[in-house]
Formats: sequence, C-alpha cells, structure tokens
Amino acid sequence: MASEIRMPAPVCLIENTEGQLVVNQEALEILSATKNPLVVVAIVGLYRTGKSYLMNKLAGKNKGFSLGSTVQSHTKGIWMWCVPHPKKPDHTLVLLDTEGLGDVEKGDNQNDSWIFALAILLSSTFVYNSMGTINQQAMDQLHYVTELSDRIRAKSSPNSNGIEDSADFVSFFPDFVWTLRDFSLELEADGLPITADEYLENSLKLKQGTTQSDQNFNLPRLCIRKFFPKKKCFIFDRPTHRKKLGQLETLHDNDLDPEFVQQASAFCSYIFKNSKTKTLSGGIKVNGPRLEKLVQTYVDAISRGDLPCMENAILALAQIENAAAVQKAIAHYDQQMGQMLQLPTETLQELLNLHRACEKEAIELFMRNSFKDRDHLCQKDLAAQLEKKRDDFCKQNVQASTDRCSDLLKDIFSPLEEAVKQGVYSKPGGYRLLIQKIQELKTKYLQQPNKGIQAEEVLQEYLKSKESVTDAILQTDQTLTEKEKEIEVERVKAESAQAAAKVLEEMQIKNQQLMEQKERSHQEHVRQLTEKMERDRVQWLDEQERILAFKLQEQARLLKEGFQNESKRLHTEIQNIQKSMEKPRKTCFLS
Ligand SMILES: Nc1nc2c(ncn2[C@@H]2O[C@H](COP(=O)(O)OP(=O)(O)O)[C@@H](O)[C@H]2O)c(=O)[nH]1
Ligand SMILES: [Mg+2]
Repeated sequence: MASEIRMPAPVCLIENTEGQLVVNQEALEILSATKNPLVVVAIVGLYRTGKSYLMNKLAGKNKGFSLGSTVQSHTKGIWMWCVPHPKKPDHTLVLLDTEGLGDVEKGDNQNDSWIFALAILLSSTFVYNSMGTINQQAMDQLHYVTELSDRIRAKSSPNSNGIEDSADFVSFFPDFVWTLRDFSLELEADGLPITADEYLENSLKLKQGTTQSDQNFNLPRLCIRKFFPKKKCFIFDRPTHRKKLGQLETLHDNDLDPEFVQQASAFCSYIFKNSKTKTLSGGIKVNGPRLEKLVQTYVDAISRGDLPCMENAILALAQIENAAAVQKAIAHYDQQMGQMLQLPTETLQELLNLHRACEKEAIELFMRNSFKDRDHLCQKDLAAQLEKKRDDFCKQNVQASTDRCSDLLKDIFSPLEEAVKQGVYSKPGGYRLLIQKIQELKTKYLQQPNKGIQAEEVLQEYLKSKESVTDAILQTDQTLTEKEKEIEVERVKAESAQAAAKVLEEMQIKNQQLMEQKERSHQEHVRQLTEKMERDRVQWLDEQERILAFKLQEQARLLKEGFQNESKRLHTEIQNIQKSMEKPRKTCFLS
C-alpha cells in the first residue's frame, strides 16, 4: 500500500463562516493523497457536550480536536482528522468533528442544518452525542433529522412511481450511534435491567394521539427509525469530578472514573470493529480522492442554492473516474504492446493475436475501474481508441515490413543493376543469363528472415519497375528468334499475372483476418460488459433485499404499536421496491 499522509492534528474540512460554507483546500489535498478505503465517523450534537474529547479517544490521543473551553476561537464547521485505522490494515479512519452546532451566539440555524446534513452524507457511522438521558430536550435538539428530507435528495429526478425521495435514504445512510454523556440513571425498564440499545429502542417508541404535541414527539423518532437501519446506543458516566473536567486533556486513564474508561473503551472497540468502509450505492468503496470529490460536489450544490443529491454526486464521481479508467486502460495497452510487439511481424495474425490479448486486459482494467458508465459512453470511447491503435499498429507493421524489404532488395539487387547499366547483359545470350541471375537473387531475397507481411508485394513491385529494362535486353538479344521473343513476353506476362494474383489473395486473407478481429473485439466488449451488468444486477438486488428486510421489520413494528397510517405509507414503499425488483429479478444477463 502507498504510504499515507500522517496528520499530526485535525484540520478544518468545511468552514462555516458568515453564512458561507467554504471547503478548505489543505484538507482536500490531504484527502486526495489518502488512497486507502475510508471508514468515516462523524459526530454531531450540541456544543460543549464532550464530542471533541470522545473523537480524540477514537484517534487514540488525549489531544487533537480542541476542547470546548476556547469555543469562540474555533473555526466553525466540520473538522477532519485522518488516522491509520487501528484494526483494519490498509484502511484509514476519518474522524469528522462538528464545531459550533446550536451555538446560540452564532444564531445561524440554517447552516447548522447543512452541517448536520453533510455529516450524514459524508460518514459511514454517524454519532449523535447528547448530555444526560434521552428526553424530549435531546429529541428536540435532533430536529435537524426531521428536516433532512428537505435538505438531501437521493435521486436526481423525483421517482416516477411516486416513491418519496426519503424512501431511498435508507440505501446510503450511515449507521446511527447515540452517545449519552454524564448518564446517571440506572438502565432499567419496569424494574428490569436493560441494555443501552434497548433503552434507545424504548426511547424511539411513538406516542398515540394526533395533537400537535404528539406529532412533535413522534416526528424525530419516526425519522430516526425510518432513515437508519442500524442503530446503537452507548452510555457514559461523567469522566471525572466536576472540578477536574476542565483539564480532561491532561488526565490519564487512571485519573478518570474507571466506569467511564471502560465505557469509552467499549465505544471505541465497537467503532473500530463495526464501523464500515464508507460505501456508495452500487458498492462503490470511498477512498480519499472520492471523499474529496463528494465534499466538493455537496458544498458546491449547497452554495449554489441547490440540494445536495446523492445520485448526482455518484454520477459526477463516475464521470471523472470513468474517463481516468479509459486512460489507464489505454496506457496499459500501450505499455503491453510496446513491450511485446516487434515490428514487422511475420504475419498479420501474429499482430492481431497480440492486440487481442492486450485489448482483453485493457477492457478488464477499464471494467474494474469504472462504474455507472452512462450509455456505455466511456466504454465506447475505449473501444474506438483501441480500434484506432490497432489500425495504427497495422499501418506501422506495413511500413516496417516495406522498409525492411526495400532495403533488402537494394542490397541484393544493386550489384545486378550496376552490371545491367554497364551493359554486361546487352550481348547475345545476355537475356537468359539475366533471367537466371534474377531468379538466383529472388531466391536469396526470399530466404532472408524478418521481412514481414509485405515481402511478396514489395518484391513484385520492384520486379515490375524493372520490366522495361529486362524487356529491352530481351528485344536486343540476337540469339533469340522473333517467335521465341514473343513466347518469352507471354511467359513474363503470365508470371507477373500469377504473382499479382498471389498478392491479391494475400490481401484478401489479411482483410478477412482483420474483419474477424473486429468481430472478436466487439464480442469481447459485449462479454465483459454483460458480466459487469450481471454483477451490478446481483449487487443491486442484494441492496434492495436489505432495504426491504429493514422496511418490513419497521412496518411490522409500526403495526404492533398501532400506527396504521404510518404502516400503510411504509407498505406502499415496500410494494414499490418489490415492483422495481420484479424485472431485474428475471433479467439474468448471462443466460
Ligand atoms: N461533563 C462532561 N464534560 C466533558 C465530557 N467530555 C469532555 N468534557 C469537558 O467538556 C468540555 C467540552 O468538551 P468538548 O469535547 O470540547 O465538547 P464539544 O464542544 O462537544 O466538542 C471540556 O472542558 C471537556 O473537558 C463528559 O463526558 N462529561
Ligand atoms: Mg468540539
């Protein structure tokens, strides 16, 4: 693996200043150099609730994200710290800390919502941090989650079958973790001990009733339930005495409450073990350059006044990466051909076979590095470029062979040409001698190796260019009768016609071979594309199955809790998903 940048301290990724969101170039450069797959953990919540301190724990450091005592001096927005993943080799753990959420002094609620939405869009694990128990205040602070469907779009165009856009959120939303700090209650329900996860589930139960206050109670709970398939909860004791809280950065584990140390360590272990690589719809694993692009695309959209859209972001990524995949495939083809091809080749087929092998590898490389290639435009571009390269090689092959043959002819025949010029053959019986000599030199020429595919054609052209000279010698040779001369003229004519026929036949064979190769190239493209489409189909169905299972479970729960209307709405979503799966289920591309 390439050596990754080591970040001694976090940097600001997205600055939130004076109502503007600005991406920090330094952070983007760090991302672009981070080629490992990324596990992205983002934390949000009210300011001064110990978020940064907890994130530092994930980084395995006491200091890093700066703690709250100097809240005013911090740049507001999203801060980033990339560290080597402690448990997954060749993975990078990206910690995103949000700064200034709900900061009353700032009074900029609009951008807080965007920071919240961006944290959701960019992370694979989303940590919501709050103080104390899950009470209505904590829920109210989570109001951002209820606004998400007005902040984020899943698809670029609204679904024609009427599925609410937020129905698609499930497929790309991060895992949800709620961390409860300074939690001082006993975890129990009806007098029995419960787990933190059960506590969270209980807290997400809905209230019967239709008053505004009931709806306010239910809305954030419904949103959390329907957007996040995977939910987890951790409780923490207060880390130390109140008086010492200000110096947490300098305290070691043995100065802290042992309960807290244990809870923090359980939280970190869970994140290290369970947090997934950030993956986009279609199974696209996010690395640094991809996250870089996502950040830019989303912040650009927000700055333009648009809603950040998942699908558009993936398509923007695809456009860049597919173009790069074409370049990579072509470079590989060039490199392989350059290494193995010796011009001129003995036969055209030899060149075509080599082309075929390199082309296959190039297409494979392209397939591995590309995704969502709209209308196969990039693949078509690759095909066109490879075809042109093949034709260029064919031309070069002809030229190399022609040059070699011309040189050989010059070497072999120039002494004869000189002799003819000096009249050596312009004497009685000279014609026969000349024919004999030509035959001899022809044999010598044909015996030379590495002449390539133009050997016959170049020879015939040469002989043809000398016909007038030989004919002149024939006509002046006094040892031959007029009749004999006539016969000889006919013989030469027949011989050259035969040779021309041979050249023509060779040309036809070459054309045939070229046509066959074109067909094979086409088939190779189709074969590899079909395999890729099949892989994508299986992957998509898999994704939908998971979403379906989650929605069915949630629907059953709603029904059990007596929420007919909500359950019905989910039922429609479920039906729509099932419908959208019908055709892909039946369309195996490989059959
Ligand atoms: N009561 C309490 N204070 C904490 C905890 N963790 C950190 N702190 C202290 O709370 C203050 C704010 O912490 P910080 O991590 O900066 O909070 P943030 O604003 O949410 O990022 C600092 O003085 C920390 O030392 C905790 O779990 N409980
Ligand atoms: Mg902080």
